[in-house]
Amino acid sequence: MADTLTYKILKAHLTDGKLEKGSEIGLRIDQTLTQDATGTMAYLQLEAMGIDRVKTELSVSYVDHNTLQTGFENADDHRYLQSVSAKYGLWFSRPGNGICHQVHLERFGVPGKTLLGADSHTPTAGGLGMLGIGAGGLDVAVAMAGSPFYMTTPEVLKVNLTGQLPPWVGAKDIILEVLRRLSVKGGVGKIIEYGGPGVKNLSVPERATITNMGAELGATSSLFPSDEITKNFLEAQKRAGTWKPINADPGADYDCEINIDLSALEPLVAVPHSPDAVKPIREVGAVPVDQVAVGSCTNGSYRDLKLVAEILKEQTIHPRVNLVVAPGSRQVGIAMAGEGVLKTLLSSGARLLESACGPCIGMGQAPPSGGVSIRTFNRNFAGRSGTADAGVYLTGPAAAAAAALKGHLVDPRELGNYPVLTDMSFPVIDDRMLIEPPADGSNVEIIRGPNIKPLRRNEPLPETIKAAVLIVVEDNITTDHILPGGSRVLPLRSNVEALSEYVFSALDPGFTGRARQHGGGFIIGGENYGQGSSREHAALVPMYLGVKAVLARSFARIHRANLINFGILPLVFCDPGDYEKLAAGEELVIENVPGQLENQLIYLERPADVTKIVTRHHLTPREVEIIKDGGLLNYAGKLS
Ligand code: MIC
Ligand code: SF4
Repeated sequence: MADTLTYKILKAHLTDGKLEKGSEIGLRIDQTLTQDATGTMAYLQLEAMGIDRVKTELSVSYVDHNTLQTGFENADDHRYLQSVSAKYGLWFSRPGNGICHQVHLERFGVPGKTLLGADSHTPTAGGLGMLGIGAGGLDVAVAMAGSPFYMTTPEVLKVNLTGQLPPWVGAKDIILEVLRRLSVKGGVGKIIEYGGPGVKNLSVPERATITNMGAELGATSSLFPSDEITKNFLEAQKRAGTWKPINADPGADYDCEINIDLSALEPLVAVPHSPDAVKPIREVGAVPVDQVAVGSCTNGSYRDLKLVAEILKEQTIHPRVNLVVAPGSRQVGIAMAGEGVLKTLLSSGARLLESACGPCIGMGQAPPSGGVSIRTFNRNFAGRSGTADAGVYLTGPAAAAAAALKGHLVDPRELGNYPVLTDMSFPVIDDRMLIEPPADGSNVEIIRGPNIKPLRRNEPLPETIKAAVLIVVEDNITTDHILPGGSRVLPLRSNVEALSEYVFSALDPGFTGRARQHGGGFIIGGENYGQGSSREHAALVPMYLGVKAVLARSFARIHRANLINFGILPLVFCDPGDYEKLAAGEELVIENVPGQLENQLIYLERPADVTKIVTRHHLTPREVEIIKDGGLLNYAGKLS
């Protein structure tokens, strides 16, 4: 049978279930990654599982999110992560070594293998032909302990690329075009496979820009084939031995297919406040710009930064604009210094940031009030930049550089001649900030700071749930709305009680108080509830506040899995119109919850109104057991 690239990798890793669209499968996970904002909780969970050493081929703990260190909390987390890595046999990537996805692509990713990461942009590895999937920290901890990762057999969507990109148009414009066509929920339940003759015109970092931002489509993952270009990339990284070719069979059957002629693309921009609000830059016009930020796991490669430098060469940025630049990895930063890129950028007026997530997750560089920031990043949700009323526009590096020069959004083609760019054939390789674990970690002492609080578990599912609706929110609510990032909240990721003050804080500052007063309750959501980040804290903290169920029109994949992992019922309205009927304060009752879970339908009574709300849980038998036990930690503990 002619297989898709996706099915080839899934088949080679299948541990449970059948590859039938929509049914649950278990996958063997070869590699895992975590970053510090999700990792601390994931390793507390790993510790609770009572194993001596991770069971994967390779696991890496990165520090890249919480590097502002405005208090002791971040540094304490880093120390904890370093000690836990040594004890359990993980590589540790020190702060400053770079953004997890970029470093993993350069130093660890292997075509054809599986990577589970506690970060939604783990599919970046798909640029190498590696199946990278983002998940909650608890799922990653379970995979590190040697258990399979469970997911729904995806549909496979092929994006057929033909032609060659014109000057001034880049990989970012390709993924923005896909987002324009498919929307932020267009990828839910799907793996996106790129193929066609246009693929050979894209380098691995360019492919990684595209697979990275597949997360914004809600896709489970995105994949490019592994070919000669992949081989060259791995050879240059001195990892030729890890290369193998992998591609879809000719005539493979896809669930759907879209065509993109690269030569017909033009510079695009996602306007505030959604990555799918995509338009041609020339249509948006000369919006005045206050800040330009270049870097992140989407566009932090050497090629991206060199392109910006080539455009800015011997010129000065516009007086209104602050230009900030962060290399995606330390290797990229060292190469920039050696090749004169850094000198060009600094001479033009750029401010250099360390190699980390930084402004992408609101860790510094908040724009001014009502300001406009042009970013080469992947998310422009309202408030994520740290300034509630700022407007963030997402572009590729060429358009970002053009805006920095002109002081307003501008189609970069107006700049004239496109610089000739070649990929670096001999990149800098420097693994000195990657610490290999000792062969035996049994004597390593784990160091915990005062901000690292014990784990919180849920109670087993009760017979009856009787609680109030705490909040009704609209479509496409992101995990940034549920539990924000940023410099005030991110340092608290290992302190659930402190975090609980911030649930829905930007939308409804009274939420936490009400949840406490009622001892918990229900959340009502629209379509695609919980899109965006993989942060399990957006489920864990509501669980801590007593949230029992979320009723929504539909859910984003990772957040739905996180709700189940923490024993919160994800219920989908059978009649989407019922969403309109519910308001905060109304009481809802679910009788005989375990009994009702045996069937797909869950009935909620409305004592204030004799009608019922009918929902569907879509849980697999395994997920029903997890919910009944009050979450995955309790369930996994019972099995071991
Ligand atoms: C993000 O881009 O939102 C993050 C921060 O990388 C998150 C992870 C987190 O919240 O820790 C993600 O995308 O998963
Ligand atoms: Fe870091 Fe931003 Fe990438 Fe998330 S999207 S991993 S915050 S650079």
